[in-house]
Amino acid sequence: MSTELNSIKRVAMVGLGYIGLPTAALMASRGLEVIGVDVNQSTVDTINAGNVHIVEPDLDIVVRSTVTTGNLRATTVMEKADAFLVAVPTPFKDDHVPDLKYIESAASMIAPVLEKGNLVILESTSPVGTTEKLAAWLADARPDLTFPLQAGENADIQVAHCPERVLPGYVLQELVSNDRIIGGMGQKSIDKATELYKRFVKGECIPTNARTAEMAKLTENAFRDTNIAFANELSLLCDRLDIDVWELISLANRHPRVNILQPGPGVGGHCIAVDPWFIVDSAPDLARMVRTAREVNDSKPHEVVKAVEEKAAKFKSPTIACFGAAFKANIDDLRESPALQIISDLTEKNLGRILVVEPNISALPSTLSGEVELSSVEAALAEADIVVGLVDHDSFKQISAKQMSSKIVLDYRGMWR
Ligand code: SAJ
Repeated sequence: MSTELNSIKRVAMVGLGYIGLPTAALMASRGLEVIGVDVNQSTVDTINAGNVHIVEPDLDIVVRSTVTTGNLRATTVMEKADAFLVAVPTPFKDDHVPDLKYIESAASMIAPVLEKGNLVILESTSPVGTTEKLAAWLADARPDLTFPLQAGENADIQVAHCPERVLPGYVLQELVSNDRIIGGMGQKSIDKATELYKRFVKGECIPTNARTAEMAKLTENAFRDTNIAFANELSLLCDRLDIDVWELISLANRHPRVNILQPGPGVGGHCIAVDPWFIVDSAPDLARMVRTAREVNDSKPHEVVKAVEEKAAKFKSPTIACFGAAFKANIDDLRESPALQIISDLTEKNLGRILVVEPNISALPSTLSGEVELSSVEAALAEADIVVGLVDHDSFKQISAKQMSSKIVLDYRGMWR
């Protein structure tokens, strides 16, 4: 493999999930030779057949065309490359302690094939100091090569953190248009990483060091979490004070320097509900507001369940229709979904029959038990006594107030006002 700048031709993407696959496909569409590496054989087979295992607008088109041209190929076995990108999950363990095992295992896959001149980029959202840890794991496995911590600019291997910041549902668009933070362990890694991202990023590539890049990504998501927590707290206050929270926020947002986000049934996904805990873990004594925001947002699903229970108590055995199970609008992703948590809690309480309307899935997760069925909008509207709005999918917004006039409606997304 070549060691000079402007020399990245072959890229290995480790992790072919919601971020890794779109990024790999986009790089392949720009003429790079991309090897996608994933531990899941069925993911690899799906991609090599030109198909996708996740729902993301236009991703199927880009994957099919780049697999057809041969620029994108998936495998379970690591191969040599000029640059290695790591886009694996960074969940937390019990007590909200970050779990870096997937990054560690990516390091153990990459280390044996590393060659002088290679670049390793961590894209996964990570606690401060993780890029240095990744470099240290690689250095431990390859004492024959030098790394930035020991050799600085002259290291054989360059390491950087370039956090992904794309919004599910807009991934292909935002991968190109968003600015990209390039957090290098030294200037040479910044230059090499910038060279790579310039192949597909139209936004600005902004240089910084790896630790600042790690904290910047966590800060963005903690900022959003805190803002939503404020909106969620307002929604509880408004319930007690008999005020429409949606009207309140839209009025306050008329002020030129106020921009409050929307309340909901809780904050889900694997980013905003997770990343702020990495900040808390790094300095628990200082991160008081970040922790409180997490606690406020995590408590919201319980408030929803309590409210549904109160309404259900008015019936002998009500039919409760939950509109939405995904973690947010217009996606199929049920992971870390407050809506799903609410549905699960409701079924466990045996309040009555539960109907779930989720147009983006074809079967309910097997974790749900009890009297619960996947339903169409029409059937749910015909049969429900209580309607609970949990996700503001576009198709739900078309339902008119008239269609629900005979029902008790609890709308946690402000879509049927
Ligand atoms: N939510 C609200 N009210 C709002 C906005 C969102 O309750 O006003 C809820 C959503 O329903 C969902 C959760 O918050 O349950 C998170 O959704 P989201 O759209 O805020 O964010 P994610 O998790 O899909 O993506 C975020 C994005 N970060 C920011 O906007 C700062 C994205 O740019 C990141 O790349 C992504 O996290 C990530 O991977 O970290």
